[in-house]
Amino acid sequence: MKQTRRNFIKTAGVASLLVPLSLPAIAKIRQTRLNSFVVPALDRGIRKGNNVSFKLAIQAGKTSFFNGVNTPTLGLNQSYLGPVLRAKRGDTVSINVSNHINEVTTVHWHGMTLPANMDGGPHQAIPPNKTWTSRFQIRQEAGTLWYHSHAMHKTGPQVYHGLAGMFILDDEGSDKLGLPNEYGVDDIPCTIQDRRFNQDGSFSYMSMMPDRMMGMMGSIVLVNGVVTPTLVAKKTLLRLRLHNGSNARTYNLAFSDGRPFHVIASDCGFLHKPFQTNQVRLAVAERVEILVDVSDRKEVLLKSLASSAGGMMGMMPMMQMNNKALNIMTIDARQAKQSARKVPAVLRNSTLNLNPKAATATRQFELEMGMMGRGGMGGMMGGMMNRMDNGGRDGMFRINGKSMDINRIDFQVKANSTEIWEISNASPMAHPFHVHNVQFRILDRNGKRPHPSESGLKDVVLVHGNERVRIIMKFPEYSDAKVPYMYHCHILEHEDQGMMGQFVVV
Ligand SMILES: [Cu+2]
Repeated sequence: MKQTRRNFIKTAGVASLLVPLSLPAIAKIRQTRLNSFVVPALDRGIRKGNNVSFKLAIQAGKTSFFNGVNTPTLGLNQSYLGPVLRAKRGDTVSINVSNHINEVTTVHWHGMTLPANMDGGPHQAIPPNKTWTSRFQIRQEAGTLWYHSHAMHKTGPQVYHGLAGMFILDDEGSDKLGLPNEYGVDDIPCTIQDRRFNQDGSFSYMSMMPDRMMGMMGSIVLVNGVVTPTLVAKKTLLRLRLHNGSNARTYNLAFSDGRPFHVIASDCGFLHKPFQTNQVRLAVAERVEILVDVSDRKEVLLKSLASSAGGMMGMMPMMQMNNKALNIMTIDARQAKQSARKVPAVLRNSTLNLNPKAATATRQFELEMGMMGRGGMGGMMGGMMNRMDNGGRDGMFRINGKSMDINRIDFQVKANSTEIWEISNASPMAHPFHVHNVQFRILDRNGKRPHPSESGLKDVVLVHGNERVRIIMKFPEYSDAKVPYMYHCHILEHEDQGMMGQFVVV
């Protein structure tokens, strides 16, 4: 029987409207979920030579994640999420963003090298009923980038409700590597997000005590806005562009039968050669591209395995939500046609020269949360209790002892310079660290070389508790003494509560 929204609310009862869905309630609505895989609309803009213009309208709407249940959501040109934008190196893109919701927002081009005033961070706020145009030249390698709200103190709720989308970049050589490249056929974008729903169908946001500290996590997984969908494979070799668009959760992705697959790209570009594995970790905001062979024409489940990585180790059960196993999506390959593509032996080398000997500055960043210094869970809990009532904005989440202040520039960087950043984590929780405007390479983790799946260009790196990670980056030629770029933890609730800083390039 199809359940209408009205019946759903009647059954649920008014008193429980703001209570997160219980397990029986989830089981009930799962029976009526809408679960065909959706390939997001591809938007190549309007092209005149190398000038490409896009239009994005930020809007409020309602989305049916379950039959007969409408969830109030935000989206770009649609009710939830936005189109996949696509451009190539050498293009000058002009993106007109209009704000039709009743709060300030921004759209940040995550992973993009660009002038600071075009970045879409907190300084490029778009008030309600206003329009902002971002214009920049694509100067970097092919990669799977994304865009999302970066509004001051509002990034978490706005992204959670849907203000995000993918941005695919191509370059001269990226289409000549022999990779699956038919959009939506064998080259498939997958934005993975976990969500929690209230009884009335609305998203549950910051409604439980651990949300503020751990970030928002839920047990219902959406891929491109569909609950644990089934992708009917059209070809026997699939290229999945896996994007963690969640607010806080780290996934440990693997197939249900343990089949191997090849990682071919990290956040901002191809690996030198495909790396075969049967599991890959994807922290918030990270992307990997993988090739998976489904020529056995079976049904296989992409899952997130239970793991302690990315969460708090050995902490109380309520804090282990980041660790539990989840189903992401099913691939049904029973009808798949033989692919003409093979996994290439070699991809290519990056043209971005990142030489540690060229580094002219080394900077230290210490990520901290709670009232404690290094170590000590009790202090952190005490800190959380004390700070819950004021939104936690006055110092619970810090980098180098300081919470984000939009009027404070933390340091200056020289244009065209190479720098090494050492990021250490003084908290027991892992934090995905993101730097705007650059693609970096991970030099080492606690002195050890990074995993091969993160050997390519990146813009986010997960830093575990008691870990020290060194990254190297070259700042491009863009400079602006007044408008800063951000660096921050990409657990959006941590960012909103102050785990962020700003630098200018001069
Ligand atoms: Cu964090």
